[in-house]
Amino acid sequence: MQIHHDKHHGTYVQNLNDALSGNERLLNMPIDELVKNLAMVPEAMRTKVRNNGGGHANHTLFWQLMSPTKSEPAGKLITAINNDFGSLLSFQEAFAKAGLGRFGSGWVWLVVDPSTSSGQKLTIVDTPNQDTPLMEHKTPILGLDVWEHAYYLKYQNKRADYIKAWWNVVNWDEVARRFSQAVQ
Ligand code: MN3
Repeated sequence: MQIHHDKHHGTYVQNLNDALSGNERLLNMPIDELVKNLAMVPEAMRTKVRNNGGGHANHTLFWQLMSPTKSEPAGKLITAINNDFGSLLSFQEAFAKAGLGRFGSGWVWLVVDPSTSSGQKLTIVDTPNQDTPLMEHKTPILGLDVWEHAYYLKYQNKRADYIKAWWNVVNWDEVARRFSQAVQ
């Protein structure tokens, strides 16, 4: 995780700053706003901003979603998970399946999808590369990096073991906080 944070995430930040160099307006945008508004980015640098800006946004969220303190989903969040997936276990199985099914590099997410009838439904989506659900105007409240760089040092090719172990460090209080914010 330390290498992942310092080297991989650090490189996305460096590359994003390089890409936006001289463009004060884009440099000053909050990262989530930048990736939601890629159409504003000049075409010549858009792919670089998409990849590295997405990398920065995704990892910034990822670190906040983990904690050494064990927690459980509670309150309105667990009610929503039970309503939308049947149970916590069913949700975790579907999330792991999406994470295993993501071919190559990418992420798996729990999102609040405003396009659903209630505007608050929880769904699981996966994205390629460093794309984020924010680009589709969905709000990620939980996300797991399934790039090989995220797990290869400890789990080698065993992505399923990495996903299973990751549940032990999910910071459910932070997920609940993000859920409340997304549905208010
Ligand atoms: Mn990563």
